[in-house]
Amino acid sequence: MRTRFKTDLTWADVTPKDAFLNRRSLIAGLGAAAAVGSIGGAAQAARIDTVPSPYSTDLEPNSYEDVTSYNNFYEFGTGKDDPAKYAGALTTDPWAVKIDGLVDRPGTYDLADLTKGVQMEERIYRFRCVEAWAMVIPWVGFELNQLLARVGVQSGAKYVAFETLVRPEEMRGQRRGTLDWPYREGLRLDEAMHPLTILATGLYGETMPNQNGAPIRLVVPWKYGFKSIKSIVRISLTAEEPPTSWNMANPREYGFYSNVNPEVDHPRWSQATERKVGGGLIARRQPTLMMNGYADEVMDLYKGMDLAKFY
Ligand SMILES: Nc1nc2c(c(=O)[nH]1)N[C@H]1C(S)=C(S)[C@@H](COP(=O)(O)O)O[C@H]1N2
Ligand SMILES: [Mo]
Repeated sequence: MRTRFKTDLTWADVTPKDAFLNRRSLIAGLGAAAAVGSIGGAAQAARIDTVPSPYSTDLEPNSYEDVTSYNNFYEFGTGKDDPAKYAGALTTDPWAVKIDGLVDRPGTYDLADLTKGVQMEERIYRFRCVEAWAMVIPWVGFELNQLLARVGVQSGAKYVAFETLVRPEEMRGQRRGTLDWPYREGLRLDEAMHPLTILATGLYGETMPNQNGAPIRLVVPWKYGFKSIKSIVRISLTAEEPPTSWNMANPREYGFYSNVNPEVDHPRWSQATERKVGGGLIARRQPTLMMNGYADEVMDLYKGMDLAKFY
């Protein structure tokens, strides 16, 4: 199991003060760089009060620099450095999330209402992209099941669908047809209700950097990274499996489930090993873990299913 039970400290508690301050000035620098030539403007990073979680791994997190400079966020371009360069243009306040479909209390909710009274947790999770690179990221967030309980899931609901903002004026990658915008993702309802599935509003004890999906994104740590949709503006409860962006773009290569599985290769590369991002000149490969190391927690969800068929 990849959980840890040191429930007394969060990342902010253990970060030396001067390292923290250096990081703050780095953030300010990145923000200033991102603001050049942009119309919007990233919100200032702010501390978030968190409590630790037993679901956190005790692996060493990647550096703040790794987590915020090597990203996939096609709304800002396809290069790994495009999000850090261009996502500063995105206005993230005000932010509203429409919740609709098979729910008792549908509506368009202000982000502040969705998070009011919610105790944020630090969740240090392994993160695995389908491209076979991996990181460890200290997210700040809360369980999606808390939000679903508040809006009231109706009995016919079987899936949860998510959509990212469409705003080509601020999202320069959306002026091109790389994907069919909006970016869409989805989960089966039991996957969405699982305690490992979180809505994240920050990382490293602070509000979410724009390049990581500000102001609110999904994190599903046992699935390939593309399931963890960023900058969410709509959450819909549905009876049918919803269409999802990468599956629509290439159904043979990207399935709806996309559970991390060393035994099911991508048609164009092996998934048996992964490259850990960061750590200097020597690219370290390590074995891919079943369900990205969360098999003990989630394997029951897929009892009786052929994982190669439902990839
Ligand atoms: N809206 C949106 N969400 C997205 C993506 C994207 O391009 N657009 N990329 C996905 C992919 S492929 C990965 S690996 C992760 C990367 O998250 P990170 O940049 O915070 O590490 O975001 C996912 N969520
Ligand atoms: Mo990814």
